[in-house]
Amino acid sequence: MVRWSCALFLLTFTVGGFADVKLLDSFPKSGGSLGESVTDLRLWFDVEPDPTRSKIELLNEEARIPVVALHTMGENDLMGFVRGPTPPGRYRLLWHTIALGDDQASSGEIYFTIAKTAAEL
Ligand SMILES: [Cu+2]
Repeated sequence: MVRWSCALFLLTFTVGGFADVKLLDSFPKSGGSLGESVTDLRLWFDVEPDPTRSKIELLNEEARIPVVALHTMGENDLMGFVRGPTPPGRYRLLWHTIALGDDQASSGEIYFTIAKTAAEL
């Protein structure tokens, strides 16, 4: 019974948090289409994210492409480098972050497309 109320309390606390980090902009843009492969990703938020407690995942269909060396460029942003080829296709980017000095985790996802380049047609 005690364990159950703790779980409930935790759940309420997590859902009822007010420190949601909001994504303001991104590269690639959400819903956007690029004409070339991607070597770096950037996300801009309404507050300063903590890169050490953040994660960016990149998926091309079911294939996971490593995103490494997460850091901030000092513009309330997260930047990471794509370690792998990004062939034409549909991509899904999942982000998880925590604002600096906070404990409230936020996450979201964006979708973008990489189109075939003239050389590949
Ligand atoms: Cu950078």
